Amino acid sequence: GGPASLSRFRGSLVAAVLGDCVGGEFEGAEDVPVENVLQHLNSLDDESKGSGILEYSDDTAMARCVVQSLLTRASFDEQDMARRFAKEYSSSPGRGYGSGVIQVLKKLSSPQLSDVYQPARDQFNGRGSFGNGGAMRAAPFALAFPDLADVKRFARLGAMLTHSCSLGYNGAVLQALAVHLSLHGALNLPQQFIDRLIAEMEEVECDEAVQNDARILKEAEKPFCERLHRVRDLMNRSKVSIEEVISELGNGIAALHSVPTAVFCVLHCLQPREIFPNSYGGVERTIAYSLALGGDTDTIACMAGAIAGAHYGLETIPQSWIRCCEGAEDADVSAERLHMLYHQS
Ligand code: 8NA
Ligand code: MG
Ligand code: MG
Repeated sequence: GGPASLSRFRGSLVAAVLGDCVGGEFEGAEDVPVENVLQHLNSLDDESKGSGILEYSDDTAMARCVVQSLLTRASFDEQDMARRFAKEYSSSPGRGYGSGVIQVLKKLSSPQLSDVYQPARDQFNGRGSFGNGGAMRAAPFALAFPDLADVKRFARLGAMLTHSCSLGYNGAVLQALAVHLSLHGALNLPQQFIDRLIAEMEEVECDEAVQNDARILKEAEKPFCERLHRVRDLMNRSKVSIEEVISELGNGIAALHSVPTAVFCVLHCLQPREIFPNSYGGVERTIAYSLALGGDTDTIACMAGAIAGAHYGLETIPQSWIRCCEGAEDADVSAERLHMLYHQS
């Protein structure tokens, strides 16, 4: 479909859920042979096996809160969103939340709380979390607001409810930016896509808080820009091994070690790859490749899925995968409502 078509909205939100559900199988694994990934994905197609429903984790649980809040309030409302995160956690605490964020979610449920951003600021001795938990739920911001400035601002604020370190919330900004650009067809020109992401993040990272956090954590002056330059170098190489991707970009739970990685997964899988069956479409390749990197597979596949789904659209996603994943049908319904909200504003 054309720019910001319904199919792209549906593809993005559905593929994010699939990445989370399908990726859960390998979360935390160090070595994931491609054969194991293909076997796992094959079992989804084989309905006679009745592989059962794959449950979603914290990534989707929190993204659903973001979606419901944006739809209900028809704008960004930090009180409402914080309340939904807290309520979701207390009703299903076993979704695999990061060990730090649980404290924030408990504090957010307190009726006495006056500043919803304070619990996140108190994390890690006042430094805030740099985990990828803000980025993993950032895609809906790109699907709710057509204006790029809104996407950046609200993705940042939405992440800051749990992640107050710039290396956490700027991961959410990068993820939302990537979904926004993909939704508008920018992945048709991959070189310009990555250059645009770098240019946008140059502006985002031109900031005192970023310089402070980067210095304390011994990262480059503009940490996400530096990583995106590595993405550009890797995407222009004729051959890249999985080991090189992991050592250059990472596959961990820090936003810095997973959001640029997710962007790379999408770019690398724009063409068919010989390690995957010819029958695979782009979303299948992207998710499969994300799993093969190991580490935080559910979250990297979720983020890469959201970007890829906005490019390829819903039609390229196998029905058998959708049927296996908890919350995929719901995501499809929500995507249609977000599409309406987006085109109203
Ligand atoms: P978070 O805010 O608790 O951060 C995740 C972890 O990162 C923390 O528990 C810390 O170990 C570390 N961390 C973050 N900020 C700092 C800091 N400033 N100083 C020192 N350490 C820090 O949780 P989140 O919402 O960011 O969650 C991110 C990931 O955890 C997601 O992938 C999610 O699925 C979950 N998770 C991951 C795994 C895995 O094996 N990769 C397993 C279970 C859950
Ligand atoms: Mg998870
Ligand atoms: Mg994860």
